[in-house]
This record gives sequence, C-alpha cells and structure tokens, in this order.
Amino acid sequence: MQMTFRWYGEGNDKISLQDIKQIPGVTGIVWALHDKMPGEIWEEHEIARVKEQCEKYGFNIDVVESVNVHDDIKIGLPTRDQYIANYCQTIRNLGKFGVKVICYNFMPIFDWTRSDLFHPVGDGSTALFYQKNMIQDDYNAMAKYILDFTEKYNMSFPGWEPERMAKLDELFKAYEGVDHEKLWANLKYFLEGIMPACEETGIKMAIHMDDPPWDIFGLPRLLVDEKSIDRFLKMVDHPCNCLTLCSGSLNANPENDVAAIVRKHCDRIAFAHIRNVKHFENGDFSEASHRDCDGDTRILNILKAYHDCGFDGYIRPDHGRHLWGEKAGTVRPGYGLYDRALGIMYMLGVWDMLDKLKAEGK
Ligand code: CS2
Ligand code: MN
Repeated sequence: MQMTFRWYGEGNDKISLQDIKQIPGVTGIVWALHDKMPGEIWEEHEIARVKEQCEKYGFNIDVVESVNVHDDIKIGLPTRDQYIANYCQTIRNLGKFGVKVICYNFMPIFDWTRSDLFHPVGDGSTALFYQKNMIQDDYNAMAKYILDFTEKYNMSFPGWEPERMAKLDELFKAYEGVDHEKLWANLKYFLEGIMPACEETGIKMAIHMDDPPWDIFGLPRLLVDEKSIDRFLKMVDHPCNCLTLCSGSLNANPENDVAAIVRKHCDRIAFAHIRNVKHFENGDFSEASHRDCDGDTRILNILKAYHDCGFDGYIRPDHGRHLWGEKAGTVRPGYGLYDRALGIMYMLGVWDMLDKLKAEGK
C-alpha cells in the first residue's frame, strides 16, 4: 500500500507540505483544485503548479480528491453531455501529469453531513458528530449550521460550495423525481461517458461511499452497503471503474462489515480511506481515533484484510479528531494535523508487523 495525506493546497490549508514531510511513510499528497466549481475544466497550468509544489518535497500527486460531478449529470438534464465532455477533458489533463486515481462521489446536493463539527470526545479532544434526529427533514437548518461556520472562519468545504448552497430550494426542486433507479441510471450514463478517457490515460475513477450511508432529507443515496457496491461494480464492469472504500462512511451503519467488502473486491479498490466510528444506541455516531478499540469499525480486521489481499493501492487516514489546541478557526473540521499523523503511525505499525510476520512465515 502507498500512504498518502490529504492537503487542501497552498493558502487554503494551515498545514504545510513541510509538516507533512515529517510524518513517517507518506509518499503522496491527495489534492484538488479547491476553487473549481463542479463542471469546470482543470487547466494544465493549474495542475502543473500543484505538481511542482508537491514534488519539491518528494511527494507524488497520483491521487486527486475530488473532481466534483455537476448536479446536471446527477439529475440527468440534457446539459449533462457538455459537463461530461468537460470532465473527460479534465481527466485527460490530469493524465498528462501522471495522475492515477480520481476520487469522487455521486451524492445529490450534499457531501458528508454532520450535526456537530467539534463534539467533545471526552478526553479534551473533539470530533465530527452525527445526531440522527437533527438530520431528518429540515435541510435548511443543517445547511445553515455548516455555512455559518464556513463563513465565520472564511473556509470553504468541498461539496459545500456557497454558490450552490445559496440555491438550495431550487436544487431540491431540480432533484424532484430523481429516485434511486434514476440516479443509478444517471451514474451509469456518466461512467460510460468517461470510461474512454480513463482507458486512454490509465486513470481509475474511484467512487467514494455515501456519507452517511442512507438517504437524507428525502434524497437518494446509492453506495451504502455490500449489495450496492456489488451492483455498482457489475453495472460498469471495467477495470477503471473502482472504489474509494471509506471505512468510516460505510460503518456509520454498524451492519456494514468493511473487512468482508475488502476481501471481496480488493482488486477494484483503488483508494482506501481509514476512519473509525463509535456508535450510540440511538443511531448517533461520533468519529474516533484510528485505534481499533476507540471505535466500532474494526480497523484491525480491515487492515488485515487489505494485507492478506496484497493491497498495493493508495491509502490515507480519513477524518481525525481535533487535538492539542486545534479548534474552530485554526483547523479544518476532520482535517487537523495531529490525529491524522497518529492514525498513520497506527496503520503503519500494524502493517509493518503484518509484513514482518509474513516474511518470517508466521
Ligand atoms: C471525504 C469526502 O472528508 C471526507 O469525508 O472522505 O468528503 C470525500 O472527499 C468526497 O466525498 C469525495 O468526493
Ligand atoms: Mn472518506
């Protein structure tokens, strides 16, 4: 496996490449052009700039997270063909700079959704938290909470572009009639449209799991469990049609056994997100440290499954807690330096031991 770290870019992330360089084992930066709106073409000179910044520190830019998909594609409007053509052009441009994997998602309107960005964990740290009864029908209240935060701290979140969020009611209207089957069909249409560009460049498209893995605010969500993953891979059965298997997103539903999915589909997992989640009886969940016993996601079983399968794709710690003075205004929610660095050391500790045992024939 190849260890990576998500970085939001020069001037957009308080964490520097120099900081990341000091975390053992990281070989690649997971990046994006965060000022691009969905549907815009990523230009070569913009990609070249990031490559140069990362290579100065010896990092590759093999993984992009995310090239966001325009709503018209998800809704299935006639304008989608132009947006798909733009997406293909972005794939080709990224291919010229050696990019190997694009992580994206196909969630209508919202990316990951939480009710509290800085929830006390109990030890003085905070983490992202999902209170189930707060994410039921009032999407405006939830969006207001997130957008007030991003405005107050002058920070934008991928998938929460203020331009899109300003038209929420309009967007909800546009998605009326887009049920699960329609969304599946639109996803298929999109993938079939971009597979030729993937073949040409060798880039793998790695869909991120829906977070949380159930419908919210009446919007359909597709990538939610083993069955839907099976359907997705079969629907476009192409080696470039792959997964970003996000352990924490899937395991927000405690019934999802992530290790079993790894063993079943390892050859189609291009990118592994490792995140640990702690469940509460009422359906709420909190994010947790990467240590197995701090959450319920069974991180050790998942890492063992990847190791047994000889996984040689990309991996990264997903969200971490906020530690040691990281708080609203000083840190991107879920993307502080310290807990993700600790997560890497935990994962590498497990992995190195598995390597050693294997080399010794144990
Ligand atoms: C990420 C996702 O922060 C996160 O939870 O794992 O937001 C991910 O970047 C997108 O869904 C991929 O498009
Ligand atoms: Mn993830």
